[in-house]
Amino acid sequence: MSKTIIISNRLPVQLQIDNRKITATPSVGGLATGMKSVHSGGDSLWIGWSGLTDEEIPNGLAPEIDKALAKHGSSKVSLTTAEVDGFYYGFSNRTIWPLFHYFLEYAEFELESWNIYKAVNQKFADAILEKAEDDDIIWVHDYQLMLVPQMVRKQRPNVSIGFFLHIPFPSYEIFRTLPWRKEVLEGLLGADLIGFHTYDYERHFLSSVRRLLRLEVSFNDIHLDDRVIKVDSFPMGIDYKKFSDAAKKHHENKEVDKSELQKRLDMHKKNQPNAKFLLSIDRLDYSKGIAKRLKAFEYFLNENPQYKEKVRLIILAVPSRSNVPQYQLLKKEIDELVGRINGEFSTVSWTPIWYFYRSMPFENLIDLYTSCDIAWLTPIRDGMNLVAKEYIATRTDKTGVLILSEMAGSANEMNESLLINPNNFEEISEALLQAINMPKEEQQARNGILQKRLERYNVEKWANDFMTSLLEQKQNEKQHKSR
Ligand code: ADQ
Repeated sequence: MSKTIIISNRLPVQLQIDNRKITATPSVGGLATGMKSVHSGGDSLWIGWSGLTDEEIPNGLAPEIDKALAKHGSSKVSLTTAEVDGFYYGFSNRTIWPLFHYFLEYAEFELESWNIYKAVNQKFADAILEKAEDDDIIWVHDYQLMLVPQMVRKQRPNVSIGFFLHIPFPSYEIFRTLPWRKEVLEGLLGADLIGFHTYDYERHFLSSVRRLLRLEVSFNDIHLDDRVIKVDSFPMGIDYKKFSDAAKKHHENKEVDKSELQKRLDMHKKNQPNAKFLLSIDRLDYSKGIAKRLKAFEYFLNENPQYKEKVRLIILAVPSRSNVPQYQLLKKEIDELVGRINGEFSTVSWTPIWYFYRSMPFENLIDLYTSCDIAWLTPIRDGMNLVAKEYIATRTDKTGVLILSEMAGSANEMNESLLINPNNFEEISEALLQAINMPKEEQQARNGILQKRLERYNVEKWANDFMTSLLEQKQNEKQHKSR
């Protein structure tokens, strides 16, 4: 019987080692949840890095870790600290991430980290090859593993391979600056199906394939020797039910069951019933436009002084990649901006920005989503942006306004939100005014449409559509070869 093998940089399991006792708990992230329908039962395996480098694993404990992971259908790729530095913090996050998000000035082109990226991709491919049979289905995820499809294809020509990119694929003019551009494209073309969040990313990819590899592309099929590779878009959804159910439960909570955060939010709402809460949630990443958003908020307060004491911005920034210098600089910039704006505008009874630099438990995320009148998400570039979708899913009475950057992949499916250009402060300021003053009926009309769409195209549908398309592609290819 064929099995499904999923490969991503990180495994969907959190490991904890306490006094040589190992606990493995499933992660709750979007990808892990989304893949539930694919990664269940005994016929699937997830391969990835455990999050602990070889040096961090206590002596003699590796076999125990393997056993704990196996219980979750997972198998680890072992990486040394030097490999994680070169592959993850290096090539993945100092070259590909900035380049693919159009931050060309941040992209470093270091031969050494490229070589480590290649070697680590080979390690992942070897881990797959060790487990894969010819009729297995392999689904490779994201920008850290773009060479894996071809590495596997070389050894197993008949296996089915799908690849999904979670970040944008940039335009040809950006992509062509990468010294190893052809190798990256060739690596991806080892797959039978290559998926992106949006049609634009798909088009950019096809254009690079045409111009750099001079391959024949008909519609969204790429012809390579006797193979046909399909390229398509699959906009990732969320676990809609999980978020809307959590919000319903949240509203039923008795006073004693409320979190401290919720109690504080309620207290402020009671004291200032006409004040609006604006919410901004992201990983602390330059692509998310947090610093620009803060400057836009300062602009808004200066241009609209009548809203002082009437709006409050909650910024939740999740620590991320703090080993990379750009992220450290950004953290400093945000700290300073928050300090400056609060220093400039605060009054005895009002602090314009509440700033949290941490990850929050799911319940607190729901507190914020359900309590904030406006979600304000303005990435400079974002593959999709699931936070926008999560906010809408939690609005059980359909009130609330989403202000969303048109540079986020999710903007394509969320036309009923207020779409803005994150670089245009005047436009943002107008959107804030519109959001603050939007009649309840209009909010409900917009969100009603959005909710229906998000409920229908949820994350399970996304995963199933990708798998169905991959199986179809394999069938088509077989027919093509037998002609
Ligand atoms: P990310 O860049 O991480 O993902 P996003 O899609 O917004 O961005 O997902 C973030 C997730 O983290 C959300 O599910 C959110 O609930 C959670 N989260 C955010 N803040 C949190 C906090 N403080 N505490 C706990 N959890 C928090 C990458 C790409 C995106 C793409 C996704 C999926 O960069 O563009 O949408 O993958 O493909």
